[in-house]
Amino acid sequence: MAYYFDTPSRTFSEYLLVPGYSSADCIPANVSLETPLVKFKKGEEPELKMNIPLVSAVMQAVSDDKMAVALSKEGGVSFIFGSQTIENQAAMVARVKAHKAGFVVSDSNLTPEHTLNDILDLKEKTGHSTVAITDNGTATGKLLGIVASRDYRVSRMDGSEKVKTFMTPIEKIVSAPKDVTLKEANNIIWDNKLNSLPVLDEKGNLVHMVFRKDYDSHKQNPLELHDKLKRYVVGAGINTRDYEERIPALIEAGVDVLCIDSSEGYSEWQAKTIKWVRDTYGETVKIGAGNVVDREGFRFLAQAGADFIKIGIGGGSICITREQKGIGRGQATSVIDVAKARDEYFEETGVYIPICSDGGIVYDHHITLALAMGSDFVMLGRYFSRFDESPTNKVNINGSYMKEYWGEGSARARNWQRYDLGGDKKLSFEEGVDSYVPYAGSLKDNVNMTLAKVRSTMCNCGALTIPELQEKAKLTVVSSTSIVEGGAHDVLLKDNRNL
Ligand code: RVP
Repeated sequence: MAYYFDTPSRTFSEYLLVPGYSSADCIPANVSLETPLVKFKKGEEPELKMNIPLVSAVMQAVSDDKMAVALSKEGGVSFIFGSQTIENQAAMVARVKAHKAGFVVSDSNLTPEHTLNDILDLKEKTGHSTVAITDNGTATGKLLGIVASRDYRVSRMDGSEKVKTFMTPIEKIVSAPKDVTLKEANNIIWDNKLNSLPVLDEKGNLVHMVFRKDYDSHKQNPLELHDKLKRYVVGAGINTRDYEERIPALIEAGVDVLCIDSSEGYSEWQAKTIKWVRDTYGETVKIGAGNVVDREGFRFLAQAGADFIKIGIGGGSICITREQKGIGRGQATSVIDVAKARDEYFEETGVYIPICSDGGIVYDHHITLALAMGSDFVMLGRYFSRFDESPTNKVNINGSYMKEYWGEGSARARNWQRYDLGGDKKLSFEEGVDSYVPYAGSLKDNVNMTLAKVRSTMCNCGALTIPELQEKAKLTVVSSTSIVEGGAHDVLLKDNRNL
């Protein structure tokens, strides 16, 4: 006879935290959000830790090198999407590792043959007004000029006017050689009253840009996450098909941690992939696995040797797996069950395996709930897709700015490996949708606000660290009527609050 779980599975919105005693030193400024990223033995330190409990999802619409740098600056880790060629993914990892604070790879590049209209289109897409003009229109081509807002007047010029007629040509541009330090670059910017400074190699090819507006930004990131060589930390998603080629390329590029990206992790494919990593690299390569939603799934991946284990099936905002296939489990119940299994495994073996709640975080307080229920960190897709740093287009729809966001199981992503059960090498049916999400500004501002709320709630629970929160948290299921009571109710709102 089929097995029936005793209780219904629930999601985050059905829970609240009940405050505990908070002492006078329990203030947000004293809260540490440090958390382990990979497994460790009792009494030892994990080899990889994060300063905030947030990772960005292994998705085309979320995690590229730009997102990875922005999140690592705040203390978290991005997992660069694997549904692209091995070369492209490794190149993204290499760019994160090569990133020097303050030195930016130009994301707005055209050739002299482009037009004013092309400049305006690009500005709309990237939100940046400085465009590098190179011989081949790429970020590494020979620099021929720069176009900034002061170089053109839209009202007085024809859109078809060629860039070469109004760009500031290379002869008039102050540049710096590629071994310039950030301090020297900033001095050149100040001495010459520049807004941007191109950094060129011996042949005149563009290497980086340094912007006046970024001055000081590296001083504002006290939680920045670095490897031993002071480079940003970055993760990458892999699949259970081409790992023998993909993993060596990612390691060569400098990746710090891998994650098997799959909609369903309780499978022989994952055990085989982890075994290959252990046989090839021993414990030196760190690899997370998932996704699972119960004790059995957790124990399977723990015994297979996963460095962390990801939880969640069907809860993602763009995910329709539950509708399409009828599999999944409420996210809160999944986390609670897996956290119990993790603690039990720790008792038995003395090995602590961090767990990550993946998908379905809608409100900031869901993060605190996931942590309180036992997650060591959370993975978010929709949340990060709304920011300037996500790789997708910003579009204006009926007067509101939106960003595009699509699932890895959508026809748009064509990530068949994520849903592969050993069948055809194609996506047989969709498990995700293509959508828009409201544009929300910079990652830094949003993450700071979100974590201010997390820290504040932790103080209400009398906790200054995540393990302390997990120990002290008191959680209650709420009735559907009291959920209504939790929002503004029985009043006429003066403005449309952006929830
Ligand atoms: P969310 O943060 O709710 O947007 O969820 C993101 C998560 O959804 C991802 O980390 C992944 O586990 C899952 N996902 C990604 N694509 C799809 C899909 O197309 N079904 N689901």
